[in-house]
Amino acid sequence: MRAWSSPDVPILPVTGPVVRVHDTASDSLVETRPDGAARMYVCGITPYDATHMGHAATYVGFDLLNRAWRNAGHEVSYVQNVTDVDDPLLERAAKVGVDWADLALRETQLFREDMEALRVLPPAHYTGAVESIPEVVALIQRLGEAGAVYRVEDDLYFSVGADDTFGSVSRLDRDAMLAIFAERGGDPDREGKKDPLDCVLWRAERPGEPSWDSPWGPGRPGWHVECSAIALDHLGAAFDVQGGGSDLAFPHHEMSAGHAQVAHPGEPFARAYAHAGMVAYDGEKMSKSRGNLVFVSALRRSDVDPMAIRLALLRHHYRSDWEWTDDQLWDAVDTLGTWRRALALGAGAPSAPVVTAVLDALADDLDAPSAVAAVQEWVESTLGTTGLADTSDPEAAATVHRLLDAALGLSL
Ligand code: 5CA
Ligand code: ZN
Repeated sequence: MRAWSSPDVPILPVTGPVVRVHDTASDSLVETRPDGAARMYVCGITPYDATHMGHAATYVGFDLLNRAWRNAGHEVSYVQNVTDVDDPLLERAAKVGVDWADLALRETQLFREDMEALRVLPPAHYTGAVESIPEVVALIQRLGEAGAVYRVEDDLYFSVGADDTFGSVSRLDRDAMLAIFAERGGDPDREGKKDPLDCVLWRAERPGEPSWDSPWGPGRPGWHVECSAIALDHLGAAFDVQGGGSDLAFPHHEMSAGHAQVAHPGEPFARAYAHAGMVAYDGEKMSKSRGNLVFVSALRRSDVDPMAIRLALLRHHYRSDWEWTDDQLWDAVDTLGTWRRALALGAGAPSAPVVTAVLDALADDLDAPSAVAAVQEWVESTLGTTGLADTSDPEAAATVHRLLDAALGLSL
């Protein structure tokens, strides 16, 4: 599948520090140590509705990692999927009476436009579930050879017991796993399963559902194996960071890791699992199923500057759970106005300290709020908000302009 077009990213004159991220599996900050290009897989959308602020926050969060790596001198190999066939998409398509494939195409295109507007760097491989069916089939066959697959009626299941590290990504106890599994697409109560936590690898054709041929008859891929197959195909095992929202830690990332680790014994799926916090609206997690949504595209249609949306998101640490309110957006609009005034001066307060502060903050678990605060301080010194205006650095504005673009994705 085609991704979206890449903005030009300025090269900074200084190299950023080693990048550290929080790893859910070890519940600690870990240094990323890419050998060759830094390899990142971030779970993509299920395209049945428009991009909301929660999605945007997650993708902007991982965009900061992409940028921090580049600023630290690494090439980045970035892969993202599109879950372009799955239960929620088929259910929505049936409910609104549109063809599921048309709905997926339309919402994927809207997502591309939203990502472009927000200056999120595109993945090198943007891959749909449908187009990866050959890789999914090959991975299921490999899991079968490892004795990790069994049938329930015509569906194929993955035996979580085949991965002796199962549970190590989310670190949940079994009761918690069982409860969450049922809430997030799992079927713990289905008869015939060996373990209630076992997940579907291949779902046999049901009446009215799309299907593809396979050695096990017509059907479609399970959700988790889609991501393991796509990530392994483009990145190989033991890639640097697997990313997504915290609602994906279990079962999704646990299961994907389980598949990959059975197929590639002795190697972890990813070296680190990074999870973004959940954005709420009206007191609850913003979600397509609840319908409490603020869409990026709707704001864009109302002439809101996408850079203000991005700044409003950057003011929250990617790992924190927070609630979207419209006043945060208007506040970001005002802040950008002040920043643009300072940048228009050309000269300003010395830029070297703000460059260091921003790169350091972002390399330290993508601490965008601290980076934004450092920029704000530079702006206030430059404008003389609290004392004398400091315009001692004649090149300051040009440097800060490049810094904002390269490190924070804010093109002003
Ligand atoms: N297609 C799967 C991943 S393979 C999926 O979860 N799609 S999604 O459209 O439901 O979500 C896309 C991404 O947005 C996921 O990383 C998810 O964790 C994240 N996300 C969804 N809702 C929120 C929210 N309210 N706040 C933050 N991130 C969210
Ligand atoms: Zn995924």
